[in-house]
Amino acid sequence: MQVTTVQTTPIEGQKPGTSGLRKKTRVFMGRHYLENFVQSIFDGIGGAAGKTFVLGGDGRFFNKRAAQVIMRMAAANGASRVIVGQNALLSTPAASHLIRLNRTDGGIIMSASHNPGGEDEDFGVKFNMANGGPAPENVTNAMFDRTKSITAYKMLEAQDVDISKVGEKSLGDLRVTVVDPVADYADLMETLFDFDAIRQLIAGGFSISFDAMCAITGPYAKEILEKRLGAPDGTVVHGTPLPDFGGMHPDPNPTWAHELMDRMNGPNAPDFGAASDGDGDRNMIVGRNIYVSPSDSLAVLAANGHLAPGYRAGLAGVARSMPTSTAADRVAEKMGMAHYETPTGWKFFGNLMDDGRVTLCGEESFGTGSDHVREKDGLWAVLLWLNILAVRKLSVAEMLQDHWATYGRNYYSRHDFEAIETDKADALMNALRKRVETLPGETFGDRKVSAADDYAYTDPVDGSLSNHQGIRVIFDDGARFVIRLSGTGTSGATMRLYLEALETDPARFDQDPQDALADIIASAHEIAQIKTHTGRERPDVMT
Ligand code: G16
Repeated sequence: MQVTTVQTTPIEGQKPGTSGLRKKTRVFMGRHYLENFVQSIFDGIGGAAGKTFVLGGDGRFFNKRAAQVIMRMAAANGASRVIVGQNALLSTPAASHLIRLNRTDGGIIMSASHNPGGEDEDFGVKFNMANGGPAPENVTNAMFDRTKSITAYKMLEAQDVDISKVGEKSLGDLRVTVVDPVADYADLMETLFDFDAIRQLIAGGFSISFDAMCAITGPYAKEILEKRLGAPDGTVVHGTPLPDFGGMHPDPNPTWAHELMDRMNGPNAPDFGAASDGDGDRNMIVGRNIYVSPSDSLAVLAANGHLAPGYRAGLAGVARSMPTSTAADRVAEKMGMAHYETPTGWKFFGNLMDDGRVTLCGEESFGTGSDHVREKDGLWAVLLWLNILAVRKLSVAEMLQDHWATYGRNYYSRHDFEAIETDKADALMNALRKRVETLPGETFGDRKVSAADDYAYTDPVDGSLSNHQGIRVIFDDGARFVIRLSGTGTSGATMRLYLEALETDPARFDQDPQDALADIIASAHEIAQIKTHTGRERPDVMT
């Protein structure tokens, strides 16, 4: 088989965002687009020669085609082996696990995560390092630099490899190992959790509804919840991954997982509900008539994680992204655990986990995970919740009440303003950046601003500095809001407004978060001049 060197020219805008490169599928399908980026990945990591990579994706439109292209390019660039999920499927956490399990040099994951899929929707490619975690900024910057100077890429002239069956194949000199996407991951879960206890809980009548949203977690959830844990057939709904996710927007939040929310708030609701996203790294937890905010979920897991066998020795520490509520910090302080705050993006947790500083990490964006892999992990979070409920013998609502009674309730919400024209969003951020310099000391309603800044993070392990990670405004009672632009959107700019206020009076634990946060919301709109800059008064999505 022949290797050809294809001449190309740089394509603008191939800068990886919060989690890899995400674009419209048709853009990725355009001439040289995928190839330029994949060659830049290989060049950015110092070449592919002799290396082993994991490859898989969430099954969205173009997933299989892209996998064949990537394998031919890996072969042409001298890689020695690719471990690919059967039919090019792998959830993000399962890919992270396979990278670690097989001690590979990294992996390429094809996904645009929670963004919709299809020919007219989104596609994405990201590279994970040998530790199983997303490439850090110095590596993604090297890839981006390469996209700006690329003149050629290498391609093996060959037919498609049949990856529809598990087994060993070859592509030129490249060894291609096709693996069951689910088995190793499911085995890992059995080592972390008390499957007997969860099985008993379920056998005792505890009912679960897991919405896989026609995305990648369907086969994983069916294997683990229905087969290994004995939950009845039908526990997993929308369990078959489809190229367009059946038209669903596989983002597990109350807005997009509304079918699950209706079920959990309706008559005969199950005891426990959960949903996951396109590539299986996000989770939403819901109880009967009660929604668990991701920030609260992280705090509950921090307080109770040691009840699962994999974490019996205790958690080394907990980390959260800056916009995530400080509820987990309160747990860590009370339990004498280390806690860290990082910028948005799972990649920032990797160093802390590799260095043994934290066991548990979480984000407001429906991501929770531990050092069992180096990605957030949707099903893992579901299983840890089930393990904890099996031990504590409480309902989800009782768990939350118990938690708030001990630690107080951090009311929390995120408001998303989507598809804003980029120059308007930039103008808002620039004006706000100037405004925060003089904000401390000013009063809004009953609250005085005690601090305001443009968040910068110095990694405590490698000393690297990340600037401009979001504007935060903190009030004298600890309430705060944060504004930043999303790094995962594909049309215009998405502005995220994060809001938080602590309530310690148990008589006030049952408010609607939007009511509890009304004053902070008003202050944020006034300070950031959201309507003046964007013309928007109301967010598109509230979580
Ligand atoms: C990615 C990152 C997360 C981040 C989320 C939202 O998640 O891995 O760390 O919190 O995007 O980022 P942004 O606010 O910049 O849109 P995923 O699930 O999309 O890979």
